[in-house]
Amino acid sequence: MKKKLIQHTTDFFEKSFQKAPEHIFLSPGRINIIGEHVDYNDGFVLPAAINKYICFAVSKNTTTECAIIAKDLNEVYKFDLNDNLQPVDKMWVNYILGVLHQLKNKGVNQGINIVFSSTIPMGAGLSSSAALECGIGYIMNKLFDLGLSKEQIALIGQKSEHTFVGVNCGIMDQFASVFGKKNKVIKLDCNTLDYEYHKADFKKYSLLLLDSCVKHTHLTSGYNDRRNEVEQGLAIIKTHFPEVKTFRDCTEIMVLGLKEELGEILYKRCRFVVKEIKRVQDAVKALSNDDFVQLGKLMTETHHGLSKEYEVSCEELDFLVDAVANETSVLGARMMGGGFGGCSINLVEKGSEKDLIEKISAQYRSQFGIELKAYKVKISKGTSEYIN
Ligand code: GAF
Repeated sequence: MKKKLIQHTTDFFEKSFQKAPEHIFLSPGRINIIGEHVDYNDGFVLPAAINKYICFAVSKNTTTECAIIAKDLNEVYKFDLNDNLQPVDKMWVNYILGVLHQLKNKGVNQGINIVFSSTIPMGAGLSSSAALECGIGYIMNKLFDLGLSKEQIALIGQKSEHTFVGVNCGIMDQFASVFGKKNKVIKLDCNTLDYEYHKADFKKYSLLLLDSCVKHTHLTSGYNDRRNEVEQGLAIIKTHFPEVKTFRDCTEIMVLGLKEELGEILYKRCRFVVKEIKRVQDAVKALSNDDFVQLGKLMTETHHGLSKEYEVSCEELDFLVDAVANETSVLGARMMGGGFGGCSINLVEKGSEKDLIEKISAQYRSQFGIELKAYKVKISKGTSEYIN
């Protein structure tokens, strides 16, 4: 799959620019075991990069013009580095321009030709956008010797999303894409950006993604609304508890005590955040102790919180999680990523995947008339140059 992706991206570059590309880069999508909607709340998250990538075939050219070809969309975008780079009405272009806007005065002074193609399904909650932003940041760093650290590349990607796309995302997706390591999950402290790798060895179990095929876009969904709500909630909590700096310093009891003042919505949102931050810490312990039953239980609890308290799930995702609840081969399941569509992540007994997919697909088809997609993913390394 990876080889094929590299081959067809390279071939397309040659066909488009009549020359072989000088470099090939791969930038991965990500999963998240647990810790949802807490990255922008100073919590902990537990993501990992996966073996689904955007492949970039790249060469510098001798002008200041850049030609970017999105092979899968059959679209080309050209611009000059001397242009005043502003958001345009093509979303995929904005992820790229947002990064270049930050880098063009830092040493990116020569045009580039790029063809990119992807095996990360778009809008499935696997962070194809972060893979694109981080891929471009990584490429520029390499080609123009900008001296950026991995952390800076991730932050540049995040800023691009804030300023050129309009989604006030946290740092999890970009961090996972850049810092991914084979067979490791990353425990990231989103407050300090300290991180540690944990062995992603699920023994008898594997991670299975079920794609609801309901497409989300965080812009039109309530992503930014959720951010505003929790900010308001935290401001109220802080007026009563001056020692609270972030959600990490809050307890459920504190939030409960302010239920009336917070009102129903803010109360639910804040309660979810406080509980989810704790759940990630419990999940890391469970993972370290090979206690997969506990890990699965925590994942399912997260789903119910995301669905009922944070309200970022949807009918289809709730259905997928409920459908596996009584399967003995499934230890836990939850929606993953920003929500409002995309994938559920399931911790399932190895060997049971095929039967499970068949069974759930039939139920899903009969309920929604939608063909379910399923992905068995491997945990892989982060954004890097591919050297043959
Ligand atoms: C999206 C965002 F981009 C992340 O920063 C994170 O908030 C996630 O939703 C929810 O955990 O993927």
